[in-house]
Amino acid sequence: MVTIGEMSSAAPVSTTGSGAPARVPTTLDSISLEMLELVGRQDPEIAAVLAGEAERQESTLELIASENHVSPAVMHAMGSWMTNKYAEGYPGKRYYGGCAWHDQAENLARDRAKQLFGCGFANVQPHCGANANIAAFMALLNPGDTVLSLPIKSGGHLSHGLKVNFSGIFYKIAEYNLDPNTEMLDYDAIERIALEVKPKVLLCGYSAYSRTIDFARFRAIADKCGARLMADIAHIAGLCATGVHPSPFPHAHVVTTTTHKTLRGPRGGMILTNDAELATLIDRRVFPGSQGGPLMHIIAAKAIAFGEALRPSFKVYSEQVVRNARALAEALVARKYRLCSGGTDNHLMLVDLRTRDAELTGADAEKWLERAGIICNKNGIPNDPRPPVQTSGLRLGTPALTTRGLGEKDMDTVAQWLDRVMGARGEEAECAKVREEVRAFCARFPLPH
Ligand code: DSN
Repeated sequence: MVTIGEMSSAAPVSTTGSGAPARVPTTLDSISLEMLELVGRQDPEIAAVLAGEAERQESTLELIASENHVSPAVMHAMGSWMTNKYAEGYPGKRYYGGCAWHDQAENLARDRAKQLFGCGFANVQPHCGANANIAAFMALLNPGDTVLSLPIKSGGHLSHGLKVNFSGIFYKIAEYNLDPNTEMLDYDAIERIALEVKPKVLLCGYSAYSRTIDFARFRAIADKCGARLMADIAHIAGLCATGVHPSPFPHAHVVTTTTHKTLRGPRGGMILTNDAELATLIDRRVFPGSQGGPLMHIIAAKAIAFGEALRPSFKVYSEQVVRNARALAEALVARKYRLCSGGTDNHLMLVDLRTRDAELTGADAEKWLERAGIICNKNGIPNDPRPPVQTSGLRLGTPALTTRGLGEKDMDTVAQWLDRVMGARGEEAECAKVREEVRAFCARFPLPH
């Protein structure tokens, strides 16, 4: 057994002489520095990993649409005593003793979530978005029932019916698609398919769709074909919470989401509804249906993040996310890139790389941009002729850049770097040049420490 004394006398990872690993960003808050120091004394290898990741995030531009940078309060609550506890069950009805503080944390998270989304029920225990969808499917469907959803190749999510996912394994999946001309949702076509296949669940909400979702129209279609409407707002949750995107309530019967994308909370999931009967079922399908002990350190951090999102400043942030996305889209279009659907209404855009260079793949662009300190992900575009490991598209989003304080005027600079790297086809010298410019730029926009 290693004692605290032995831990402190272990060799430090760093060359700084303090126990903290080298390459620690100077902008880290004192708690983070102490944490690195402490980990470094016990486990220099992992301390180096943590410091390296902090430095990577500090010195690169994060354009992955589903990522963000949490506040110090959210960050540190995740590394707290709450992680030590089993709290299976729900507040007031736990299977373990000693849960009084955990009940308070979960009640605060649930109440703030309800306030944020204007609904009557929240289950904040799902460990991630896919887990939220598993429990929601189990509450709404029996195995073999039909779900009508947008496939992943058109911007949907793997948990919405991909063959190799639980959703495609246990349920019958029918598909709607985007209009091939506009690359937008075609509500008339969705209605026709819905009336034909009569799904038990009509599913909307996407991972790579840059346009506003008409939840009211979806509900009208669901009512017409006798389906329940499920909205997975994982990507746009922060925008919905602040009214920057229309709310799925009162239209959706069940809403699922992650908490770490535009909502800027800890990595996790959540299920919301206004239907009391469904609420009881959802609770049962989360625990004991599909999960055991809730991650109480994450639930405490969710409560903090929801509290942050209830502040007026979060609406200002969300509006800026969308303005930045629009500015980035315009700057790319000005450089002759085609955007799927022609633009964006939300936090993301899907770039069709073929218009810039017929040979350019998403996989190449992702790799080259990383060399230059710009992080994004390859993404299939509607009717992409290339396989998912290659793709013809890039998905870009502005939530993380906006958290750092970048504004519309900075988006042209970002687009210029994107274009230089892709124009040079990832050539080492040009990537290295852009890398240095990006590093210097990032130093002007420290992460929230
Ligand atoms: N993997 C997430 C995304 O990047 O959109 C969705 O869960």
